[in-house]
Amino acid sequence: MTTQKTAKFRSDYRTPAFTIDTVDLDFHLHDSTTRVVAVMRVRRLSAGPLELDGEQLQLRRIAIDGSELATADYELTATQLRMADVPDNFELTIETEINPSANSALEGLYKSGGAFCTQCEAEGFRRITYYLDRPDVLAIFTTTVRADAETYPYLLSNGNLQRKGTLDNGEHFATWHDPHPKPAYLFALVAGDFDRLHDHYTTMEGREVLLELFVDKGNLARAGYAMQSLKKAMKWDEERFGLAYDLDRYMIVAVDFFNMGAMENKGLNIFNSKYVLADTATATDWDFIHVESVIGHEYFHNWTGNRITCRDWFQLSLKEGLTVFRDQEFSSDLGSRAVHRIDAIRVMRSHQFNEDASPMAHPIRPDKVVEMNNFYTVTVYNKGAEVIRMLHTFLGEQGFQAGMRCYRERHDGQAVTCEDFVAAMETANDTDLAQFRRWYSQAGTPTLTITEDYDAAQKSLTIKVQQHTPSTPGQIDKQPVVIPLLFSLYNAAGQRLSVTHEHVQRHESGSELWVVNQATATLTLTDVNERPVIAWLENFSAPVKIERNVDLSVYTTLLAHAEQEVTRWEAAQQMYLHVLLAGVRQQGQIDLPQALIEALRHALHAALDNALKALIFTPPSAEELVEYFQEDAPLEAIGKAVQQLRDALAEHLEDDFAKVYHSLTADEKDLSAQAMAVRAMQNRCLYYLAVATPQDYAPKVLQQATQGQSMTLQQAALEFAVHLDLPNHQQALGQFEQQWQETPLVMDKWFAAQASAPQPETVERVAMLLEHDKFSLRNPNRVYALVATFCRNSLCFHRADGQGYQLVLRIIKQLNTLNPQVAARLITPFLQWRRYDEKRQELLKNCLLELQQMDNLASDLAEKVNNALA
Ligand code: B3K
Ligand code: ZN
Repeated sequence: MTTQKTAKFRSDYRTPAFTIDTVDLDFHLHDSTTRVVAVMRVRRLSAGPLELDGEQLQLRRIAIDGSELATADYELTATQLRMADVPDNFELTIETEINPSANSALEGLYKSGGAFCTQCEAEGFRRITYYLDRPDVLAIFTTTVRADAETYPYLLSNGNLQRKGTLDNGEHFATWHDPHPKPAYLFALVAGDFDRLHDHYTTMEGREVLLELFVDKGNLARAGYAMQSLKKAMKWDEERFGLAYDLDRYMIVAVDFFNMGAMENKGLNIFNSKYVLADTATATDWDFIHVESVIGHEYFHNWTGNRITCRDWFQLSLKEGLTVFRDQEFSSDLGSRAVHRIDAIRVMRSHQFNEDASPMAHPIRPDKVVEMNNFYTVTVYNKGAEVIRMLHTFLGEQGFQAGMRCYRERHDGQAVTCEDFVAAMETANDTDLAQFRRWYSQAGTPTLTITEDYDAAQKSLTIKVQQHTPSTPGQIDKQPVVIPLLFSLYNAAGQRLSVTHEHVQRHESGSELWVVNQATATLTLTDVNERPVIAWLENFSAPVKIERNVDLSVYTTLLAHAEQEVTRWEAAQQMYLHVLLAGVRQQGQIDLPQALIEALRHALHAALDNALKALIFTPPSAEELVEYFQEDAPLEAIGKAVQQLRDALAEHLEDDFAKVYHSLTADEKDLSAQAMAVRAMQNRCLYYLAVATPQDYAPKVLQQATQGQSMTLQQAALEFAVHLDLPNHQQALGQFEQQWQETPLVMDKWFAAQASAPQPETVERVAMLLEHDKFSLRNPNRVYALVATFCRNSLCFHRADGQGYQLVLRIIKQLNTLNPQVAARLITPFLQWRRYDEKRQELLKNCLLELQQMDNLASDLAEKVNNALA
């Protein structure tokens, strides 16, 4: 039974009454009874009792300065160990017992396959021992691990290895010491039998660092890319941010059972194997790119997160928003900046905007939290990174880096707040960011309504921008935010026009910068010789929506001529949106104007990066379109319009796609950005060709889905076969399964290809796959591949008879006891029940009510369900 948590508020923050300076941990590992002895140096900071957090622990012994306590000396509840009367400075010894093999929530110490591993962020350390489990308590950790030597040859923890040796009865031990004081959430322990890849890196400060990567036996050949990525990340952080690594050893362990992507524990990262293992036969280009960026992300946390950490969990975006910004910059500096930027924009539009309009909407620095695990969100992470990016836009690279240096000089070794970060940026740049701070406190996506009035006689252009942020739960009235509006002016022939105005500057990105900070702002430009074509919000310079009423020719001009690649892609997206939304109003019947087809044909043959082209030929999905309907979302019409647009593109451009398709070749093992781009475009072309003439291309699709050395090509073809219902799709699925049944990460792709199929029968197919012997509710990757993928498949999830809802509800109920964190991720599409027609509202709401009435509902789910029904 999980105890119901009560809400915590940011405004209630108090410094702790005690701190812990050092902690010596001793683990005696055993599957069902692991014994943990913690010896802590405790120091009083202010008056009050000592209250330690602890959950699911068996308390065996407590001693203060060596004297055992009697049960009358403390109070024990399901979540706390309280001692009213303790000295000001003392040694506290606590012995507990835990059961790692029964830990299916994968929080605290648990077993993944044959290995022991930990996940402590946010509040998992309290499942290991009684502790001040809060990020502002920084201690020096020394950890001894004891276990059977044959089963667990590697015994790892944070920091540097101090001692190791053998013990009696076949056991051995290792003692690790981490010299950097850290909060408990960065603690890690791993014990297991692995294959080990090692390498070296010399930092710019001359430190020799041993790099080690531990993977399941037999997977060594798939670990090389992760190691290369780590070295690139270490070098990049030195060159761009002047930050070097600070220990003699950096370890990464890959495990198959992990709730999220990875965890930045000091000196000992633990990763979901999905973000470590990669070779061209089993991983797609997308996987390689994510391995590089997640390896980078966790490494970058060493400075932004570990050395300078969060004071309390409301400040999570302090480390996450900043670290996502840093990993995005890392990927952009190494690969195509435009392609990475477009990826980030798509995440914002298809997930974050949705969250910002949902009952769980929260500012990037939340004010109220019930279950902290519910706040590792696209808002805190991705909108958080957009907020950092806006600062970077305002201050420029130099100003931003000056701010980073000030932040580090002031706060290295401390647990601080978002306010401290903004203040450092302010000092270093001698600027006032008072209004900018609203981005931290205000939830919801602002909409900018832009009108352009051109006066031909006066040769003047008047631009008016109005900003409006809709109310979100608990925040009815919104204040205007400060928005860096990047834009460019072109003439009808596509030539760039210069802008001279005291409020507009040429920005280092090449666009013009106009800072809008009022509810209504006006800009009048003079000497404008013809009606200009304007690209607004270039590079998605702020996390806002734009509303403007313009002729389609604006977008065809920008698609053909804009200087910036992201602007060209954006122009294509706006064209598609225009057509799709008009189509939805006509019951899904779309009309694709000839001018648009010609503009796209031109782009298809233009000298553009193939990866960008592939993105240009990816119109908004049904999920993205639903965003445009806050109520009564016409799902059937949306589905139909999306399909009609796809068919129309395939029909009108078939010969062009064929021509481009046959002109492209890339070595399947080549991982350069250029080769990846070619594969992306090959797949895009093949998709449209299979849509246009399935009978001609089905054999090619089948062959690609089942042969060759490139998972990028294989996976895409498998999806085409299934999603387009090609006659041989069963054969493709069968052969693919046969080939990959023993490779879990590839089987995830097989499950996902089926769960994302648009046919209504997907509901029954997913129900059947839940019974597949390779499916398990205990493995988060498998649940995400099958069930979370299905949850994102709006048209099928929302099938009118409600069977999609019932299926997911059943899984959520099972996961409620098995793994509440994973359960809580699946509930997202239920939360927005008010968006749909009456019948669906009723069905969705009933599911939520059914959950609300469960007597053992986990707090992860309870918080979301209660907010949705409020
Ligand atoms: N900091 C971890 C996420 C922890 C999630 C806890 N439920 C990974 C990351 O952002 O790098
Ligand atoms: Zn992170």
